[in-house]
This record gives sequence, C-alpha cells and structure tokens, in this order.
Amino acid sequence: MYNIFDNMYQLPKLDYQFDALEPFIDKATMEVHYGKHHQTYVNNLNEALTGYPLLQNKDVEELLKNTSSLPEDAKTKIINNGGGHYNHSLYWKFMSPNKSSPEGEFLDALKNTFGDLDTFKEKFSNMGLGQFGSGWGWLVINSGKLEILSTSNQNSPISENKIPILGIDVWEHAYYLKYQNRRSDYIQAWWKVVNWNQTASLFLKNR
Ligand code: MN3
Repeated sequence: MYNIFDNMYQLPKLDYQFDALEPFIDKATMEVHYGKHHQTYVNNLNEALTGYPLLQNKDVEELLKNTSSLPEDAKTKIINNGGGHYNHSLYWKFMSPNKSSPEGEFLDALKNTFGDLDTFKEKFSNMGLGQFGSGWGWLVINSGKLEILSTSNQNSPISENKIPILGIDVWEHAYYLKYQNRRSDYIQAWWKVVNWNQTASLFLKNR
C-alpha cells in the first residue's frame, strides 16, 4: 500500500520495553512520552516539511545544525518539532535497564573538568532542576571541552554547534505521572538508569 509517510521522519525503535526502566521511570510515563509526545513531534515535523521535499530527505540533525537556512514560514515549527524529535531520540538512548558506570578516558575527562563524578552529577542535576519551565539539561562537547548547559523548550545544543552526549528531559510530561511536581526526585531516580556506555561512546567519537 502506498504510504505518504514513506521517507519521512518516524519514531525510532526503543531498545527496551516500556516497563524496563521501572521503578525509576514508570511504564505509563514511557508509553505516553514515547507513544504520544514524541510521536506528535514527529507528526508535526512531517507536517512542517510538507512542501519542502528537499528538506524531508535530510537527517534531522542537519536541519537543526543549519536553522538559519530554513524557510522563514516553517522555521519555528521545524526547530520546535525537529528539536523535539532529535532530543527525544537521544533521550531514549541515554537510558538503559542495564547498569553501567563511566570509566576509562571518559571518566578521566569528567574528573578533569568537574573534579569528580559526584560533583559532575550534582552540577548536572542542578542545571536540570534550575531550568525554569520546560526544557532540557545537557552534557555537551563544546570545541573539544565538556560543558553542562540547559536549553528551553525543545531547543537543542546541536543548533549552537555543541554536541550533546547526555541529556535529561525536564518537561513535566517526563515525570509528572509518577513524581508530580517533584522534579528533583525524578532527576535522582534518572541517574539509576543512565546509559553511560552510550555517553562514553559519543564522547570518544566527538571529542
Ligand atoms: Mn519529553
């Protein structure tokens, strides 16, 4: 059957089941976050690119790296929904049911930059906690250096030429079902499911 969404953006496959991150990230949140919120960003991105077939073939990262070249009438919608698609695609990969910890050259770099692992985690947590309203907390590589920052809404560090290697969604939809207004509890629980192998591999590839 002919599908008009062939070649257009799609939800990435999850590497684990919806309940795999329990009890830290609950099944109901995963279902609605991935199945509804992320899907909506994908749908709206596809809609924003209707009429721009050349952009439809690009990797979403390419769209976000070159926002100044996006068509004016679709730019905001592409940044919001392309960012939503890209950031969430990363976010699912930044979590895993398999326990891991930072090691080797990546751990050395964390220590060199932030002092020790606990200090890094505290600074990163505070960045996510301090983000006013909806947004993200990130660990990025900026000109070869590790850096912590936050972004509003679905803005992505990649649009500022910074490479995200770890990121936490601090929109209420990421935690409200289980943690209600307790963003701090969500962030503390989230550390238990961080996929350090993914972050280390992005670090080694992009440093
Ligand atoms: Mn989200």
